[in-house]
Amino acid sequence: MAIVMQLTKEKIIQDFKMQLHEDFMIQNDEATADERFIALAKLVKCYVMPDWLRGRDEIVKEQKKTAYYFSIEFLPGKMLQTNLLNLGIYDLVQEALREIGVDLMDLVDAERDMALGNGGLGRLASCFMDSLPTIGAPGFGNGIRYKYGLFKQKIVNGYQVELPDAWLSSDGNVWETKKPHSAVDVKIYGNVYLVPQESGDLKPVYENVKTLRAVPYDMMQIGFKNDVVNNLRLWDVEIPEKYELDYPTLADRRRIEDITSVLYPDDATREGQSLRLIQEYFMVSAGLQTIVASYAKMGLPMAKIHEKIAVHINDTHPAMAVPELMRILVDEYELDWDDAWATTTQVMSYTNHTILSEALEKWDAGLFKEIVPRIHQIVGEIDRQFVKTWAGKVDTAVIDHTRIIQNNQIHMANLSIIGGHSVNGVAKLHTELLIEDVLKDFYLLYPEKFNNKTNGIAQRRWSQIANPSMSALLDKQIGDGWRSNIHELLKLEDFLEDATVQLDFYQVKQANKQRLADYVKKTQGIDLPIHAIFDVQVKRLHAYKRQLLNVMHIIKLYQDLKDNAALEITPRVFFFGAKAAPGYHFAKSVIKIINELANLINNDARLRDQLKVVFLENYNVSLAELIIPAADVSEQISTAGKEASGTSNMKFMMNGALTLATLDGANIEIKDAVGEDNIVIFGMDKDAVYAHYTRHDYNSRYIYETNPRLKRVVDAFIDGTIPNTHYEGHEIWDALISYNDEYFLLEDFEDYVAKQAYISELYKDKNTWQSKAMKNIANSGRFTSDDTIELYAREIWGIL
Ligand code: GFP
Repeated sequence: MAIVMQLTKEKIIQDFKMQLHEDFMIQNDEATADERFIALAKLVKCYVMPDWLRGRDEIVKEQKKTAYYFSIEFLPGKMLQTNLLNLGIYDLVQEALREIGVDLMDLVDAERDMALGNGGLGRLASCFMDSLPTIGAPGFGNGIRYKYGLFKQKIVNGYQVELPDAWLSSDGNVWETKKPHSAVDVKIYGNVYLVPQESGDLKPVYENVKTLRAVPYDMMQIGFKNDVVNNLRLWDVEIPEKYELDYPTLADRRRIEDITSVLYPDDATREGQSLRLIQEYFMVSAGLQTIVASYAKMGLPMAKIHEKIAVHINDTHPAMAVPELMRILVDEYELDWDDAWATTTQVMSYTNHTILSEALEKWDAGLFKEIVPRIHQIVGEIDRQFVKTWAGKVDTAVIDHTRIIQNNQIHMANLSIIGGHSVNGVAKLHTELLIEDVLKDFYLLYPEKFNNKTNGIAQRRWSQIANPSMSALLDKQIGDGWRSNIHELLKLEDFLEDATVQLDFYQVKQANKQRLADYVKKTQGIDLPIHAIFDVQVKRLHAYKRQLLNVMHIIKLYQDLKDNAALEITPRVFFFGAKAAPGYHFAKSVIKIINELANLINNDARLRDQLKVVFLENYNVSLAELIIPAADVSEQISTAGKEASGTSNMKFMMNGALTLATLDGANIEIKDAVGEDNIVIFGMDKDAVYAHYTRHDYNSRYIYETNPRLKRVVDAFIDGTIPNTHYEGHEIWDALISYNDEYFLLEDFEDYVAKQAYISELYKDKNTWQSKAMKNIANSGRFTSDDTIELYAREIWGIL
């Protein structure tokens, strides 16, 4: 029986005060919000500890099959509210604190965002970490404990400036537990020779290797009100005492510390590339060594490890899990190659998250050999066996495209596919594209491996935590059953035409808009009219996501208003939140353009508050929790075929925003869920885009020259309309016209503008608008990550 079941307000108050004494030797009324947060978090950890330990022990005792989700990114954001909610003590703790004059929200504010990820990929991993214990599945995370999270974004003179995100306090992260007891050694560099043994087998002998100490930090992952606690294990690097002499200088030590310093070190140099490769191997080797050791404790044959262990390769970064497991099984447990291969491929599975070629990771074989020489040998053997297996059975061209080593490069996606039993895409269209296009040769070889798992979101965070007012209204309207069974949101269907309910939802939305407007006023000093449409695009800045198309529409509105001082439009506030990868020049130029355009528009009194543009600095999970509930319009406008799934689209719909979208990724499934009337679709679909690819007939300059209205918008980038953007404006103009507009913004522009105009009209009819918004909320339950992960658990990992 979980401790939390017996908690009372009095007990919490007593424990909380004790914790403050113990940690800081202070009374509650002296404590700062930071101190109170730490005390409360530690208390929560104490309450959960018995269940956490029990969960761990049961795996070995009951020989439970367990899945390990290997991911280079995790993006949990803050954990306090989620943990309290999942433990079922949110209200109790809030009341207890209130009784001693403490506002829980001040403690929530004191927590730092844990941003060990970039965007959707990492956030999805964290949603899965929330859902796995919730559905009672033994599924653990495995990643890296970066000292610095994704950079902190500052906007200076309109430019993005990246500052280090020192998220760890000097005492570490309050939610984690360091476990030196479970540390393991990881070997890199050196030479490896295969020396024949008496038995005739070859045994690797290592020379001049460098040994790293991998130390795990565990974080509890609490299931929703079910006493299940899983683990997220993040690895940090240390220099092993035994090998200290290998790192005599400070510079040597720093190089080692760098391994877990930052996510995605700049790979423009060979040194940066080495660091990335070491990170990947470090995480994979440390994780697998402990996993195999825990399996060994079960006393079962190594050749059957797949019966108890599943390892998931989330995107290609952990692809070395395949050769590393082979190494452990063959070199350390002395399995035959074939037996080891048979079990390894049953253990491994892989998710592809994008069809963009930049993400189909490849490594120079020379670098690979230098850093992980034994893994290099094993990959060479896997590749050789692969070619041997298929030679004569399929066209040589197919083998040439699918083998792991091509032109002295190691293809990590190929390794993940060949070395596993399952390959999945993250939305229906994306999986179709993998099968028909990007991975079609693999589909020919292994059709049985391919499957789709449409992404999902941790709905508790994106509704109950992020949007308490909407949650309270839902309780009133349909009862609170939806909080534990999200599919009960469908009950809202009964009220879509009820004007009183519509008004209630409208008021909740307005209150959330006010909350966001207050934040913008506080942080940027801009006054926002909350009767305006709040139109939001928040996501990584990337050309294919087409923030620029959104910008072009804003320019058009601006020009319209300037042309005609008397023009009345439905007022709009456009919000952007986006980080650009530090080396991604074009994306940074778009940020500069947005900021300068915002300055221009926000300071033009003649626009009479009909148009505002806000760039929200340092977009992260916590900011998303503030922004998404306040959105009227969700911009999901990627070039069709390019966005694998998207997940913010699901969060927005759950919070009653209308999606303005191309038929891309999960937008298509959202359309299927709510019906055509309750989503606004525009632009080319994937077939139209692909038709351009096959016909090679796209000509952006022709569109530009034949559409004066569009030409005027595009020219605004270079004619001085947007101040201080001479360089960036030309870069963008060139991308659109001189380089033929890779993402088809010009072709989609007119339809986008037309659908935006439709939205402006629609918004005037509050009842219809609210009814559509409610339709979206009602049907958002199908995008719960609880269901998505259940499919992974059953169909891929076999752990349920
Ligand atoms: C990537 C893809 C998205 C997808 C997520 C999770 O996210 O379409 O939804 O992975 O599968 F691009 P980003 O890193 O682009 O946000």
